[in-house]
Amino acid sequence: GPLEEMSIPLYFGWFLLSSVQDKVRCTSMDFLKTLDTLEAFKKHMTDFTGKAEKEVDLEQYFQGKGTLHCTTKFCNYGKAEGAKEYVQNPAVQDFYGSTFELSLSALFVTPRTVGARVSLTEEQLKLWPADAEKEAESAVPAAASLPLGSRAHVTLGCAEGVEPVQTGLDLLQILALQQEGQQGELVEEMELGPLTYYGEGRWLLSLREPICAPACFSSFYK
Ligand code: ACK
Repeated sequence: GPLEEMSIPLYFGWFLLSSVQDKVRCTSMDFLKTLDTLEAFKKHMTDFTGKAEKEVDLEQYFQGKGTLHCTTKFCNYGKAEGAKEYVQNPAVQDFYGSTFELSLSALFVTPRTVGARVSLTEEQLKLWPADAEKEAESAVPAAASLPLGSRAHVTLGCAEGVEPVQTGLDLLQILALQQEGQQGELVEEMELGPLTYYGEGRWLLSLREPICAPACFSSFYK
């Protein structure tokens, strides 16, 4: 009945503790600031602006989307497919309220979103829905053939009019290109690691030292 549906949250996920949220936001802002100044980025600026000659301020271009988290399951209060099954997963019940250490292994930017890739451990994958990647198939056809957990990310910002669900799709698209054997164009070694361009405004900074982010497994209701 409706009451049962009310108790299922909008989504489950790992919520970054506030100290590390600040650190991740700063790292992301610094990255955007630096990317904006690179000649290689300016060369591909039309990916973002649509027209030549126009400058883009990446720090203004993206808007933050509230508390930093890594979604495990979007439940939509029970209306999303597999939501009820997810809630009943013993791992979800056992780990609810526990703190984990997420590994943020890369930052990526597209004309739509900016995010951090999360590399999940075996234990963390117990909280990952088996069909999370497959569900993205209509947007990213190769998604279903990517390893479990490929979609795991933290949304750091979205362009105007873009919904945060896009961040995971943008990540899957980059990983699908890699899987197809597209190595991208290594643009330069930045302080944080190598920066690669995958065309169509897609940039990936692999972090030489992943950011360790303590995060609480919990849920969000609006
Ligand atoms: O940035 P995110 O991972 O993308 O966190 C938000 C969160 O749920 C609340 O909106 C994510 N989200 C929204 N719709 C979906 C969906 N259909 N599948 C997976 N994640 C979703 C969004």
